[in-house]
Amino acid sequence: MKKLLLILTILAISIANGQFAPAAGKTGSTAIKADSSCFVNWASECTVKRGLAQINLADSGYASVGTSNAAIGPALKNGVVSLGDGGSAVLYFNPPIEDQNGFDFAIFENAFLDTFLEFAHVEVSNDKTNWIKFPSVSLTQTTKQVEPFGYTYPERISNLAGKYKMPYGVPFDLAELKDSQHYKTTFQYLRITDVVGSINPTLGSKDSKGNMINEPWPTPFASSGFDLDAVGVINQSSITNLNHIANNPFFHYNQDIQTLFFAIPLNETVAIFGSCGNLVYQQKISSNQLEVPQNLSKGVYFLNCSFGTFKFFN
Ligand SMILES: [Ca+2]
Ligand SMILES: [Ca+2]
Repeated sequence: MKKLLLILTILAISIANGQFAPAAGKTGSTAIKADSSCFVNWASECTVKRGLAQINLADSGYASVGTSNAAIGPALKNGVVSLGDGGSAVLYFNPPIEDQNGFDFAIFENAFLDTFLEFAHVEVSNDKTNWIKFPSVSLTQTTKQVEPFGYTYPERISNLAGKYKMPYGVPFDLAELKDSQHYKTTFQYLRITDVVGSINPTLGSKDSKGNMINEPWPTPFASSGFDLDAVGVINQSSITNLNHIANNPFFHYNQDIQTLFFAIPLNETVAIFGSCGNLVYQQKISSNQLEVPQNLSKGVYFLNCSFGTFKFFN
């Protein structure tokens, strides 16, 4: 009986402390470092809808740190974009993210402590109409509001972005959404929505079990809400959406004058590969255009830069 009591006590303590993956560096953590070789791509477009710095205070104005471009490309580059209370970001991936074995993508926030965390809901879609939300759980107590610079613990959080500090990403597995009628193996869009951390039911956000999600609130600053840095792709489809690339504001190919136009950071090295993966051209770009080498024969080529790999026809 004593043994049973001991086991029950240990169980009770572990439930009280939370039951999910702990902070980066601790045994059982699922945190993935930004420079991990498991990342094969990053978000190529982002649209942000800001929330107020404090949701119940119209005079607080909207969160204003960063722009949507901050969430495009790799983590730890271009800064972050602050979403504000309940604000959201829709990110586009080309090729789409694909459900393969294990985690398929990871989201980076800019928390600087393991216990000063801001959270966000995560959803995926292929049409931006039907969204599937990852089933989140928050085991943080809901009786006392976490203060603006108060503590929250990763062990008590599951399936919310923001549970690991910078430079670690929070990974997600699309297989967890398999029961949804809108589930497909690939998804082009990801929506990240700030958790409003108030425990007041008329203001705050709930997890998938109906618990209020308690996190630092209010935070009426320019950097209010979830600070999105980047989304790294771990598994992606082998099929690139060419129709979308034709309208991609970050990449445009004018076949008549054989010039590639970019809207990406300068001084970046871009590479052009042939259809067999053979490198045919490489150059550090010093302007927003790149002349395709004149001796390039007709065919299909892939341009690789920090925004991903884009296919074009010469
Ligand atoms: Ca998966
Ligand atoms: Ca928040």
